[in-house]
Amino acid sequence: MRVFNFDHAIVRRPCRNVVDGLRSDATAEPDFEGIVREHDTYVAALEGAGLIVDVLPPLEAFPDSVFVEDPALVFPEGAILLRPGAPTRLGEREEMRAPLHQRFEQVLEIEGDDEYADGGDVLVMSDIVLIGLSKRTNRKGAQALCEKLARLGRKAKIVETPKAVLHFKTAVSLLDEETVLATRTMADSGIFAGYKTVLVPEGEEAAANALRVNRVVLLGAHFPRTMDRVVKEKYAVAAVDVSEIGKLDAGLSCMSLRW
Ligand code: CIR
Repeated sequence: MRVFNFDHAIVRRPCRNVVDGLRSDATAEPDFEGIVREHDTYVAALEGAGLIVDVLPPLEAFPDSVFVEDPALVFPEGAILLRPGAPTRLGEREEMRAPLHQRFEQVLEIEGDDEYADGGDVLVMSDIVLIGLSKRTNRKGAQALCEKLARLGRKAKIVETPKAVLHFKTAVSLLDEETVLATRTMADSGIFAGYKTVLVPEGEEAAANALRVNRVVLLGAHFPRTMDRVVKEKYAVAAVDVSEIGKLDAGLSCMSLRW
């Protein structure tokens, strides 16, 4: 099953408060204008890869709402509304409900008060969906998600996210059906034994959150050594600047939902 062939995406414009979003490095001050510029470039890159991109309006009440990947999961056959694990982000789920119902016939929901799952912890592979347990995704949330995925005909497996990594996909992304781009720690976890692995060089760990869309791999422009490696493997690469948004612990997958 081709898991990187898409024709649609949803994104949300960054709100002014985006600079107050959650971040692990309090010393790196993100710049609003820079984030807006990067977001525009990101949308253009998705369009350049062949997608029709729907842009949702900004939500000032939710600084991190530009990261639409976390409150939902979408497939051609239906969508799943998640429960983001950060308290400041849980309300983003309600804001995603109407946009999903407008676009998908089937919208399933994780509902339990003690169930948490972020889309950033979900890696959709051709034969299985991997759900990483993390500070944002707990076991109950992951189990509830497995059950919803089964209803959409998808097999899922719960795995561990390496410690000190925000989301499972912070450390790994798909280059094609058989190949992942991963940090050394993720590669050493054994989760991807049986897959070909392209390693991100030491010092460029954040580059592991790349995004394969149709023929092209979107990759952070400020990771030249990773770029070299991926190009050498004969992938078509589009360099997208995410250095400002990166200060909020974001990469290439988190700013869109794709199907
Ligand atoms: C957060 O900490 O939730 C945001 N500042 C960054 C979310 C990035 N999301 C993702 O990688 N899926």
